[in-house]
Amino acid sequence: KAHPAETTPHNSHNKEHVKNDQDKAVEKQVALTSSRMFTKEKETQSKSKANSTAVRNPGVHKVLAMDVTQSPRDARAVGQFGQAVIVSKDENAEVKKRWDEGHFNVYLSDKIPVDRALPDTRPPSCSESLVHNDLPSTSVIFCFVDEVWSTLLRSVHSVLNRSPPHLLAEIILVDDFSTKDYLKGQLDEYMSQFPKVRIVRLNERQGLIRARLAGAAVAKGEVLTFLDSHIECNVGWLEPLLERIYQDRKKVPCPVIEVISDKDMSYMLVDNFQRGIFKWPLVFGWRPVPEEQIKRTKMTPSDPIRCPVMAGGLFSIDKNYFYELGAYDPGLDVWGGENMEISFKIWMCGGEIEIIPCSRVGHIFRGQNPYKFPKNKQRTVERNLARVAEVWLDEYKELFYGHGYQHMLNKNVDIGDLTEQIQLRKKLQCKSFKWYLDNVYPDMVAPIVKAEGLVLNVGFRKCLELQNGVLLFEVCDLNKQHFNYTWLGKVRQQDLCVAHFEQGNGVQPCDNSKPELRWLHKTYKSSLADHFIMEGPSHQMCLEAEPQGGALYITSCEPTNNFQKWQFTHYYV
Ligand code: UD2
Ligand code: MN
Repeated sequence: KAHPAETTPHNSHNKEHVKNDQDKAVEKQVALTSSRMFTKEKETQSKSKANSTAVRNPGVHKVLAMDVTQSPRDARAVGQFGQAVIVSKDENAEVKKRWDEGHFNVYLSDKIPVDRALPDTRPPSCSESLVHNDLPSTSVIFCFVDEVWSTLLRSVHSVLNRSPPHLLAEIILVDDFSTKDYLKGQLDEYMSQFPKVRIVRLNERQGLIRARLAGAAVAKGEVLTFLDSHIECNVGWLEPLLERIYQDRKKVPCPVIEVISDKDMSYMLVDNFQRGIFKWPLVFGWRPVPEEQIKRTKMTPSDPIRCPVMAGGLFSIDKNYFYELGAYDPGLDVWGGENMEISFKIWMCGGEIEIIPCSRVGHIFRGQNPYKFPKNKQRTVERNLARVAEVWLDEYKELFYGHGYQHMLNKNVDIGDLTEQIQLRKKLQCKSFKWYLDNVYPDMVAPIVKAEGLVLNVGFRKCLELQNGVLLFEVCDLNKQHFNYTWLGKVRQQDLCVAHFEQGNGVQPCDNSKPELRWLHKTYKSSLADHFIMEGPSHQMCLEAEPQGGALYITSCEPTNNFQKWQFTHYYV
């Protein structure tokens, strides 16, 4: 097998060469920008507001588009300018063979220059936008475990080549206990040509969350910029991010994440106005900003986009602010859920997450993680999410558990100690999850209960009622018969839940870990009453009102029996 370095013929960038080129590019750009603005001002008598501000305020310049790769060293190399590469039929076997090294086309990645040019995909107005001359500097942190050699290098080169040197304090590579040999001595040697690159090695696998914390702990820049290790930063990516933090240190800007194809390595544009959202049970997704909002706020394609949840991998944050927020919950393991945690934390504790369309970074989205999870992946992610739900979701955490995570409550899964996280939330005086939904993500549908109101028996037209802790069946009365039907299948009034009541009062103190308090009730937002089915250990049992006396009891279900049909006043799902 060829050594990875040998399959990347374009890795011999000389550090002096790069540095000089970059510095020259910056100087040239600054000079060009100011002289151009000055001439324009004289000629047009400050027609344009942006230009006149620029001239009066010596503290800003046009975003630097410095990019030495725009005139590539090797213009004929494959993949230049983000073009798709087609591999010939006889290469297919090799492509297949190497796929699992990274769960993308590793064979192809190794053929593409590590400093390839990219198409400038920014909205046109971005190159005209102004940023301050005294932006804070950033440490760029890449965490990786067993990353493919050529993609790791391409990630680093894209930062070196497309970031104004004075804003790039350093690049920190955090090796999360990789097993590949080339990520040891060979990586040290390669990176030694770039004084700004530092390598931090972890002595055991920590997972990306604690690896990021390790990187942040040694960072010297004023801003932390986290990136995945298989990305390519595009033209002018950095300044627009830092500008937002300059304007308000509690802003957490994310670049637009564009797609580098896992198959042909082409660089693909994504739609405008996309923002990160979550669906239940805390599943990340992309959705366009609602049309109505775009119109009302007269949004243009280059305006920052308020983002309820970040994707997780790529963002900048003021370093001190990151620590004020308590960084990441260090109890989160390996991978997953940390983007939810930091997103809720930022919004609920006074910050903002934004997608900055003038900053664009390509990322290889892979079908599978190319590394192992020390424990089981599903269990790792659900445990992380449950930690987030317990700390941040208030009464909405039932929606999380009720969408497929009920088993965690039934089995009393250990999710670790949460005391510190809960204390942190108090200390920071963070707002409620309801506030977050109302103000940050108002288009999210999140009813706290599935149904509520009277629980009417269809046969009798009478209702369930609780009197002094005893379940009764009485003439319907809105004032005293309000029950909730919860996401966890409980029929609840305050702290009491309708129970399997062969013995006792028909109710018990609610306890989400008790499946015997759970009732199946189809809701479908319909007015059609359905059975309450008692989930018994052996067979399905239903709640029935006795046709004669009106007593309540549990009996086997009969689909057509109206005395077994119950209906809530309001259904939300
Ligand atoms: C997305 C995020 C990723 C992270 C994850 C959820 C983007 C583009 N990516 O998944 O950053 O937020 O959602 O947690 O938004 N890594 C380690 N140690 C580990 C596991 C991973 O260092 O134990 C590294 C890995 O090499 C990579 C980064 O962490 O550089 C993110 O992992 P990923 O690329 O597998 O995650 P991704 O993009 O599927
Ligand atoms: Mn990734």
